[in-house]
Order: sequence, then structure tokens, then C-alpha cells
Amino acid sequence: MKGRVEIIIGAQWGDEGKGRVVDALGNRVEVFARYQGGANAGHTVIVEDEKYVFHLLPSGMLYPCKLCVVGNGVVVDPEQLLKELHTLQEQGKDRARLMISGSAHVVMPYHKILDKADEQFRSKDKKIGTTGRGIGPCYVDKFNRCGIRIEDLFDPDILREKLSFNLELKNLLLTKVYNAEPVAFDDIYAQARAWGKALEPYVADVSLALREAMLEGKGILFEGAQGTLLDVDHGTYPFVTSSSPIAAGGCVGLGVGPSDVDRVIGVVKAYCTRVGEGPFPTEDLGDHGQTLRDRGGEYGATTGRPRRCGWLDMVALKYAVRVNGMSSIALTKLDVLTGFEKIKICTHYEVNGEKHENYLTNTSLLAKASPVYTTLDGWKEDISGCRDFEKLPEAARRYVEYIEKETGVPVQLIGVGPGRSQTILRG
Ligand code: 2SA
Ligand code: GDP
Ligand code: MG
Repeated sequence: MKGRVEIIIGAQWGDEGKGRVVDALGNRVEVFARYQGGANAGHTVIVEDEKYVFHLLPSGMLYPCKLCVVGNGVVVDPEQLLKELHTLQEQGKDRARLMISGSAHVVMPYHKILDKADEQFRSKDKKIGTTGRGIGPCYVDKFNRCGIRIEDLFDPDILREKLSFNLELKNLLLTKVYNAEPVAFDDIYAQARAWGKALEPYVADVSLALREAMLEGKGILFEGAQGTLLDVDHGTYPFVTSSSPIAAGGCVGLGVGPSDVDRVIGVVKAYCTRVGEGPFPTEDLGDHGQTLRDRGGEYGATTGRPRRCGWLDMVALKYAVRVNGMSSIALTKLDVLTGFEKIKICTHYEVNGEKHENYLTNTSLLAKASPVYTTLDGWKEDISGCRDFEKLPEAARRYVEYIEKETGVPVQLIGVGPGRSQTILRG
């Protein structure tokens, strides 16, 4: 029988707790696979009070003897990937097998310089608030068909030719447009050759390996980075990342057909956060937002930036259910809502006095949307030790049931703390 393929996606603006959900479900699968994004991601996993933050490596790396895959859709910063691997080796935790697609594009040093220069070049209202990890410029080169793939690092002549072609253009851009220093061919070439040598042992045909794993009946988890509302097509464009975090991106980014996917698990934070610029209808700039940030420890796992915080947006969540074809919800950080006397949920938007029950894909309109809320009772009891849904305070159960009723999607996992065991599994 074919092994089960599940995709884990972020249903909001990223940082929903995808890393911890992947880790919590990890014991029932054999293969973990990243399909998009790059070292902009920060996926936190806490096991036995030890904190690990994965940027490029899949969050399943802590499980011994499993296969961890970096797919063709990921943009790989080799320096960062080798650093992560080295750190795990030092901790004696590199017990999973790593496989990288040769077709994945390489984030080169000039991509990071261009990312920062472009962000600086933009006036305040045009800034994206990128992580500065070179993600956008690397995907630009991929789609402009001049990018350098991992497999290009292995052949000295191919690398030389592709790198010189790129540097001709990049150095013009850097010096003439951004008033920055040019980058030197020799340094980057030597570095890229060294990366090639270090990465070659991990490179294999990812699509083929996943097919073989499926046929062997192995469970496979695709791990999305960022979130639905940061998707380059379906997010709050242009305030998005440059990849496709939605579930469909999993097929493109790993070379797997849609009919092989069995389930899509949407990770939903019990409230909303966003890091970087762009519209966020339920953002709370007052005390509630600050309390959520303090209690939830809402700071970027890659850059340390404070995250913007606000109440759950049901309009956006229903949209995420639709564009991802969500089969179930993993609701994280329910414990962070403990102590609020009342909890608000946005049920619809108003724009110029007009009611909108459906999410607004026009970002300029979304920026004008005022959230309209319903209010639910809060609870005071500490729920971080709870492992049984029936033992949650009644108001907490009502909150979960409200989400299920409105979305029509069952909540099958609830996070009541960041640790691996602080999970309520249902059904
Ligand atoms: P980029 O760097 O080109 O992908 O930035 C474009 C937008 O995408 C947002 N973005 C993210 N949002 C949430 N979490 C991300 N990962 C880190 C984390 C972020 C951090 O886990 O906390 O540490 O700051 C992530 N990566 C990209 C980004 O903020 C821009 O709005
Ligand atoms: P990801 O990018 O979606 O993997 O999420 P991040 O790791 O960037 O951010 C999620 C943060 O919330 C991390 O610090 C996690 O340790 C933490 N976290 C995840 N689930 C829970 C939960 O159920 N309760 C609490 N209190 N923290 C959680
Ligand atoms: Mg994150």
C-alpha cells in the first residue's frame, strides 16, 4: 500500500508553530521534506527543554534514522545549511539522513547583498521588511533562467561560465543602481566550489526517492515554510515572500503529483502574528497586542524582530482553508490565550461601510479593511499540562469548537506549550 503523504502548511503569516507540529507528528512518518523558501524560515522545535531552530534543514532532523529532504523548490544558502548541519553534528543530533535536490537553486552572496540594497532603495511605504537572506533575488534569477543550481557547483567549467555571466549583470546593478561595491569573481568562485564539494554527498533525485518511499509504504510529511498569506500568488502581494508556501507548492517543490497527496494539515496559531510590512486587519497596537507578544514570545526566530500581534482572523482563516484544501487543523499556542477575560475573533471586514465576509485578495482594499469582532469568554486556568481535550476549561473548548464550526475543518492537534509533549491529539 502507498505510504501516506501529508502536507503541513502555515495558515496565516508564518510562525504558526509548523516546526513543533512537524516534530509532534514526526514519530508516525519516515520522511520529512522541505519544499520552498530558504534560510528566511525559522522553525523552532523544543525537545527535553533543548531548543533547536531550523532554517534550511527539515524539522524532522532530530528523529534518528529518518530521511530528511531539501527539495528543488527550496533556495539553499550552502553556508547556512552547512552551519546548521555542523551544529547538529557537534550536539550529536545529526542522526537523520539528509538528501538535497541538485535542482535546488543556490543563494549566492550577491543575492543577500541585493536583498538588503533593494530593501534600502525602497521608500518607507514600499518596503517589504524582508529577512535579508537573499530569498527574493535568488528566486528572481531562478525565474529569469540565470540562476545557479546546486548541481552547477560540481562542475568547475559550468560554474565558471554561469557565475561570470551572473556577475557581469549583478555588478552593473550593484555599482550603477545601488551605489554599492562590486563583488569579486575569484572569492565567490572558490567559495562555491568548496560548497559543491561539501554538498555533493547529499545530492540525489528527490522526486525519485519520494516515489520509492511511497511505494515502500512509508509515511511522508511535506513541511511548508512561511504561510498562506505570504504566498507570492495568494498572499498580501507585494508584501509576501517570493515562493509558494501553500500546499500546492509542495508538489512543485518536490516533484510529486497532486493525486499522491492524502492530507493537508493547516497550522493555525490561536491568534495572529505577522513580521515584516503589509496589511494585517486584526493587528492590535495596544495592550492586547503587547500582551500576546510578551506571553507568546513573539520575536522572529531568524532575525529576532518583534512580531506584530492581534486576534484570530476568521475571514483570512476560511480563505486559507480554501486555497490549501485543508483537511485538518493543528491549533497552536492556545495556552497563550490563558488569562484574557474576553477573546475576540474577527468574523468579517468592513470597507467603506460595506460588509465583506470573504477575504479580500486586493491588497489595497485589504489595507482599508476594519475588522468586526465577535467576543468569546476567556479562561484563567493553566492549560499547559493538559493532554486531554475534555479536561480543558469549558471556555477553551468553546474556542476550539467555534473554529471547527466556522471553518468546517476538524482541529486534530492542539498545542498547549512549546514542548514536544505539550500536545493534545484528537481523533
Ligand atoms: P523574505 O525574506 O523575502 O522571505 O521576506 C518577505 C516577507 O516574508 C516574511 N517572512 C517571514 N514571516 C514570518 N516568519 C519568517 N521566518 C522567521 C521566523 C522571520 C524572522 O521564523 O520568525 O525571524 O524575522 C519569515 N520569513 C520571511 C518577511 O517578514 C517579509 O514580510
Ligand atoms: P514556525 O516558523 O511556524 O515553525 O514557528 P516559529 O518557530 O517561528 O514560531 C513559533 C513559536 O511558538 C516558537 O517559539 C515555538 O517554540 C512556540 N510554540 C509553538 N507551539 C506552541 C504552543 O502550543 N504554545 C506555546 N506557548 N508556544 C508554542
Ligand atoms: Mg518561523
